[in-house]
Amino acid sequence: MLENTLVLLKPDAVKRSISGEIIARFERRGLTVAAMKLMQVSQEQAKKHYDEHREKPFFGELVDFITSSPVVAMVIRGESAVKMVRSMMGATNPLDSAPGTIRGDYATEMSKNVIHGSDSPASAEREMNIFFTKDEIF
Ligand code: YYY
Ligand code: MG
Repeated sequence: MLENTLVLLKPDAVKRSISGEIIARFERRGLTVAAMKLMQVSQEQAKKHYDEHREKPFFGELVDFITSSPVVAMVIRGESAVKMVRSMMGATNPLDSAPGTIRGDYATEMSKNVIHGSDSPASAEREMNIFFTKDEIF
C-alpha cells in the first residue's frame, strides 16, 4: 500500500552535514520525497510532536534538542513507507541499531540519534499535519 511518512533529520544530522547522504538512502531504496524543508521547530510543534512522551523523564530534553537548531522535515512516500523508513532507521538506541541502518551507521547516543520516522500510518498523518500544510505535500 502506498503510504506517506513524516521524517525529521534532527539537529545533529543537519549540523554534521549528513542530510544529503540520508536522503540519498531513501531515494536509492525507491522511496520518493513528497515534501521537504529546512525549518526551525517551535516549542509548540515539538510538544505536539512528542505528545506521547509528555510524562517521560526525557521529555524536556527531547523538546530542547529538537528545537535547538534547524531540522530537515520531509514527507517520504512509497510502498509501506512507514515500515520501510522505520527499518532503514534502525533501533531507537544506537547501541542496538544494526550496522547498515541509518542510526547504526551514524549515531552513538540515544539523545542524538539523527532521525525521526513515524511509527504507524496514524502517527504519520498526525505528524505530517504538525510540520506541513496540505499544499506543501506534492
Ligand atoms: O520512535 P523512536 O525515535 O525510535 O523512539 P521513541 O520511543 O518514540 O522516542 C523518541 C525519542 O526520544 C528517541 O528517538 C530518543 C529519545 N529517547 C530518549 O532520549 N530516552 C529514552 N529512554 C527513549 C527515547
Ligand atoms: Mg517514536
